[in-house]
Amino acid sequence: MTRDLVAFTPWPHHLAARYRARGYWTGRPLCHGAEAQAKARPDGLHQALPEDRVLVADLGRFVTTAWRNLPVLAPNDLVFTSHFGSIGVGLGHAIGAAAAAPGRPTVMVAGDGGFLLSGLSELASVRRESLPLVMIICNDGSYGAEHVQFRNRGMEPGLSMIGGHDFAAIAAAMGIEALRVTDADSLEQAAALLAAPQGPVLIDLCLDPERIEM
Ligand SMILES: Cc1ncc(C[n+]2csc(CCOP(=O)(O)OP(=O)(O)O)c2C)c(N)n1
Ligand SMILES: [Mg+2]
Repeated sequence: MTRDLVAFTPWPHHLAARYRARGYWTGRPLCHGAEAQAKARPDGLHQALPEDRVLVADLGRFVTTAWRNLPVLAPNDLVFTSHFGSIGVGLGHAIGAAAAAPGRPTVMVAGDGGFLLSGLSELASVRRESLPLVMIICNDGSYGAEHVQFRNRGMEPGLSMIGGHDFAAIAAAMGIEALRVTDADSLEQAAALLAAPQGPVLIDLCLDPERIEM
């Protein structure tokens, strides 16, 4: 009973207002690699996304950057998917979150590895249900969490490379609005797309695996 009360106590909205007024964003870009590679506006995707979003992140090297730089205003608006440490479950969780919060966008961030593992197969459900979902794929062509382990030991990271897949083309072929971000111009286009999404949107954020800070 007590646990239920705690779980459902509404988040005090005056706190959210205070954080917003203070400028709760850390000032960093979503992915440092994007900034380096695309010379992107550092506040690009964060500012473009509605602030009353729900955030769902898969797991990988990208994840701390996503958590730090795509803040939410209430604890329940952050969906944690990594209880068992498995990559690949992000989009499944995001579909549930989007169905549970239909009035506002759910933002799902995944790496290319996790998305290849099981996210791709979930795209059909996203399309079928026309969910208000923004899917951001941090596409560094590698299992980045392993890539960095090789690099840290002075080893060749080839085993961690999984190929550069064009997730925007795949999503578009399935009827989902999608954009591939490779430079500052396409990042601007993505920001414009996110300002007024008509149904689900996928952003394929192309990153250099050698230039990602954690
Ligand atoms: C099912 C499963 N397989 C493997 C791992 C080990 N693992 C943790 S992070 C990671 C890399 C994920 O790559 P990606 O989704 O591309 O994200 P990145 O690290 O490149 O940002 C791997 C393989 C895991 N946690 N769960
Ligand atoms: Mg990756």
